[in-house]
Amino acid sequence: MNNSNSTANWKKSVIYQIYPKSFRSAQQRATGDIQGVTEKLDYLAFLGVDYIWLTPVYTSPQRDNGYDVSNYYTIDESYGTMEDFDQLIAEARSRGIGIMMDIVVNHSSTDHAWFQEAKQDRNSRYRDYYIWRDQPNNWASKFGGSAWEYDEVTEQYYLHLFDKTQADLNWENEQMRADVYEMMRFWADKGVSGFRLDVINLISKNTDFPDDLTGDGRKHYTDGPHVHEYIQEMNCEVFAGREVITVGEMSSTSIDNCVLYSNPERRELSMTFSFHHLKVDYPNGDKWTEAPFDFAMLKQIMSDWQVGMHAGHGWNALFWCNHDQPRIVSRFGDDGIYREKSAKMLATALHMLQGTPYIYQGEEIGMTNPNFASIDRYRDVETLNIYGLKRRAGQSDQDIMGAIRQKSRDNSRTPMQWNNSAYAGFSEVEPWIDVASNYPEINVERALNDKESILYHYKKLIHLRKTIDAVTDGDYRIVCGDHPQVWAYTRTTKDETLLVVNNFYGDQTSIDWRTEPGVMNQLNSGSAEVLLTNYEDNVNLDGTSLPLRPYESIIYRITTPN
Ligand code: TEU
Repeated sequence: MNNSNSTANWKKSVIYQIYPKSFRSAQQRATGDIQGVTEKLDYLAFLGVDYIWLTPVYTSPQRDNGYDVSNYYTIDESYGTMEDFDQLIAEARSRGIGIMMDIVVNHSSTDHAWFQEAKQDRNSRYRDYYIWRDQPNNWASKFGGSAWEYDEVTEQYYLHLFDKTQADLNWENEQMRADVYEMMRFWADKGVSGFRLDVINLISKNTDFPDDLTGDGRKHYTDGPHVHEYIQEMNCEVFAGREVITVGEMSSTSIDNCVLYSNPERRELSMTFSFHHLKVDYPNGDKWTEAPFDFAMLKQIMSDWQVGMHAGHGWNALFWCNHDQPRIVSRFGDDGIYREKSAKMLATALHMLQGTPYIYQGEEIGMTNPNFASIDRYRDVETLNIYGLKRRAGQSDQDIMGAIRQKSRDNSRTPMQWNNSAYAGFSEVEPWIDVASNYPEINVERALNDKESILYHYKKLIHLRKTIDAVTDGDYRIVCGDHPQVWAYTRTTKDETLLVVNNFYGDQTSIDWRTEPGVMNQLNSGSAEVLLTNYEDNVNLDGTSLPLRPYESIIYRITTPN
């Protein structure tokens, strides 16, 4: 963890995301808990991470697994107590690890006291903490159906961009904002080291609430009119003068906006999550269609964000996985015979970029999608809503299940695989969601005992970030950009160049350096050293072409002799 907030320090850090419901149950229950996180801190310290982003542990009816907060000041009893939380902060700190709190303030649960009071009476002092209208517009909820729900008591509709139990907060209301900042200071005073801000770019809506031409409504609330103003206010009220790092989750955003959010001079946030690179398997923008990913588009998007954010002095949060996304090895790699090779290749491709990498629990051991047989094994509110909607619209079970197996958020929510005992060492009792059946082969204990494992590869990548400045600072340039199966790039500082070459497919291929005379000259004039690869033997770099085996990935360091 950084002891100072100087850029040089936190920009070399790596963050590990924990979804505590599925991480470890120290109390041997069906759901994980905070003590379970504390129990595994030595493992995380071994891996070398600097922060843990803990997804919400506040009191919640758990309809959206904690992203529906009913009390922002208390710990949900399923996760333990405030003493457990304080102990986690202290134990983590003693290992040099900071805890980042997940702040969910685009909406609250409809069980929150504010909403409960607001819905009793149009004159309640909390009425205006939410968004009420006599008539709904045509905006869609991100979880399916209309974004408006009718309340019979006061005969108005309230807005919910997510589930109908997640009512959107009204950020136009100054008192509501002040209450949010006070709550955030409460957690900062407890000693948390950072904040992850849930869908924070959706907080400022177009208050005319116009109907949308396409019917989804996104353009009327994404990166909305006052969003930068509100985030600057939050920075001033909460972050200023404290040693905290912050990351905003930015839904359907733009590079221009993310530069504004994360350029330090603007005093908004440290960095941003964006999602365009994870929509390359959404044909025509539709998530719920089974489809291969578009590799050319992936490279283009990653490259545009590298170049654009760097130019604007912004900072990317780098990630392949989170609790809303399928497992990356099943998605852009091969979870069959090339599981290890492809998981390492994907890790390298991401971790050598500019930004702050996030590792989602289980990614570091190459956990896969579980491929559940039927809908009754799935638990996620979005998945279940979509299944119901598609079935009612006449789609066959088989059709929609294909897409659900590929895209469901539950792909990443199966219990963490610790060892090969029953329930993978997650708990001694049956978990709330099934463990993936491959846990006897894929688990932490096995990975720790194998120096060639994916886990050790991640550990090495973290070490490279900490020791080589080009990883943090180097200019990004794509190499052989048109190659149909390779994503190669350089990261260059005045002293050195890193050349990162990744074969994204299970077929062998090669790179012809003659199309890249600049790289070829550097290779020939300097000394090229292999820093990390996912094959045991190295290929010879001399000559004009580089052969690549299935999912082969190589990091070269080229230092130019003086
Ligand atoms: O997610 C925001 C979000 O829009 C998505 O990633 C969402 O899951 C996806 O678009 C659905 O297709 C955040 C949280 O990460 C997620 O778990 C919550 O459900 C959501 O906000 C609401 O709080």
